Amino acid sequence: MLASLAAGFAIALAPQDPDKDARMKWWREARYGMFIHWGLYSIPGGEWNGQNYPGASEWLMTTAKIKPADYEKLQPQFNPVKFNAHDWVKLAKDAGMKYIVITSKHHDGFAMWPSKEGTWNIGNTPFKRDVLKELAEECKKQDMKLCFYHSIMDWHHPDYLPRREWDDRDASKADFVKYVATMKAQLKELLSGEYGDIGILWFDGEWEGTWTHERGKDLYAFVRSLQPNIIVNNRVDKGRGGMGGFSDAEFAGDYGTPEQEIPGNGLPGVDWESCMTMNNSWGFHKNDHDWKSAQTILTNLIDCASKGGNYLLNVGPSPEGLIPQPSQERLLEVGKWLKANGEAIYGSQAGPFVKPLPWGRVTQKPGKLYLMVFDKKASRIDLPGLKANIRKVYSLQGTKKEIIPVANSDRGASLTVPPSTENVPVYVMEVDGKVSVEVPPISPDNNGSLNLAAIDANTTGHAQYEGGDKQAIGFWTNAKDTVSWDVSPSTDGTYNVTIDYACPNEDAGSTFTVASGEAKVSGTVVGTGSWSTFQAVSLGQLSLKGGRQKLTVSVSNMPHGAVMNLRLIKLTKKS
Ligand code: FHN
Repeated sequence: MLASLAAGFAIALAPQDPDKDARMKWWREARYGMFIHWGLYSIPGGEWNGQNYPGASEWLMTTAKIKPADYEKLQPQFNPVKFNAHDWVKLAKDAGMKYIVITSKHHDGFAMWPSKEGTWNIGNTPFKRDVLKELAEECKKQDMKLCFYHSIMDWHHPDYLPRREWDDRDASKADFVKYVATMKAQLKELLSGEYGDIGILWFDGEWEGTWTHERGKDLYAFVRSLQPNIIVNNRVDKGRGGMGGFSDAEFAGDYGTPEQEIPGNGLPGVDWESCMTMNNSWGFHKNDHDWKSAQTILTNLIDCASKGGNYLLNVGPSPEGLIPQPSQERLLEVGKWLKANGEAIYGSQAGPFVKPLPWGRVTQKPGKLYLMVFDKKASRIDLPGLKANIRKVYSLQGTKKEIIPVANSDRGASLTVPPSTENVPVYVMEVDGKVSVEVPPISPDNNGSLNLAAIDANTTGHAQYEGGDKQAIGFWTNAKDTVSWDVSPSTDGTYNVTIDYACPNEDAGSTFTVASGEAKVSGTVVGTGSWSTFQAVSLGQLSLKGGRQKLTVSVSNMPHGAVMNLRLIKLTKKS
């Protein structure tokens, strides 16, 4: 599903947008950016009237059902005296980030610059200063791209519709057309040069009924008319398709925006950026200390790059104007790795392996593959199905560029690597000419059985391989997603089919079919107790013809949030 969308997405924009490659060049090379959610919501920091509201603190006006008149009491409190644009931009630089996307206006409608449109803006606070201007000047000095996040949805503006149900203001005179005009006037303030060239207009809040495909196309054109080289994400229009973030071809927007997740498979030729929080809130949350580890951040960044995508990692500055210390520590640790190994990330393309590899990830540049090894204990690195004329392999880190022994065969390549003290060691494989990956179909084992393991599966949509304690296909949250294997039984035969899976009792009940052509067997997911409690269940018999074919697991009904975690399908030959 993603592959077809991806192709459509890339093809549809090409005819109307001949300059897209030039416009996107810096962004495709950047691979890593800083997201900043900062506004009045940093003052309450996820608490209201003494109650804690976990999750996204920037949503407090909604989660705590705060009337605009009460929320407005935050404006005279906003005085982030410790804000220092130089420090923020330097942190992004030291983190190895190449662009900053900061909230010019979030859903609360509060403008983080002294807008001429009304008084609901930073100019009318004790702080008064134009933080976007100060950041723009610092970004120019430090060679950092400045980008703006701008919410279409606006819970404060009297002309925005729909109103929140607890908003008791008279809506009879609300005029959405006037709201759009105000939004455009504010965007014109941001894009008319006073803040310099803006790298990305990162729209959001496009999901409510008043925002339409027509308005999205119009807004995309409007923004591009003000700064023709600007990049606009796909949330300007109506095509995001939920958190998965990818649009069908006819929707406006230059790239897909998966949120809090990374696509399961590589998407060569598709522009996308996965945005994530570092804890569980985009805005500053005084009670959320659930920080992702630096290792998780690093492997997420590498995973995105290996699939041809960018990683936009969020910080939520405090009401004093400081980026939380735990965020800074993690950013700097990943920055150290990038300082030594950034060659494998910046300017790289999706690696040739569409499916994730158990030991790590691969990016590529012309003539080079970069093998990034997550498992420091790994002594052997297998590259199944790799077809390449390998010149040599050496370690990227350290000065000695240690040569690594490599075995190359028609089934792929294998490296023997030394134990590494480095965090995520990187090996460079220099190659001549074309590189491709042709993973052979799964053939019967010595007993004539076919073992279809999750790591060898092809998935569509969000379904993807999960390592760790699962070693299974997980994130199977869409009934349209399928899991399949390329198999090649040598002769016709009948098999006993068993499936090894896990599923919590409360999520059980999905029905599915395992099929190859007309041959099929079906099953119903019975609870096993948890997402990591696996059990093998018989599905009955399947008769297959000999020869290469695709065996697919498809879902006929998914009554709850996910299908199952699928670890193995075993076809034991009967006759
Ligand atoms: O509702 C917003 C949320 O507050 C945050 O800004 C994220 C960042 O991508 N976007 C929306 C949720 O998809």
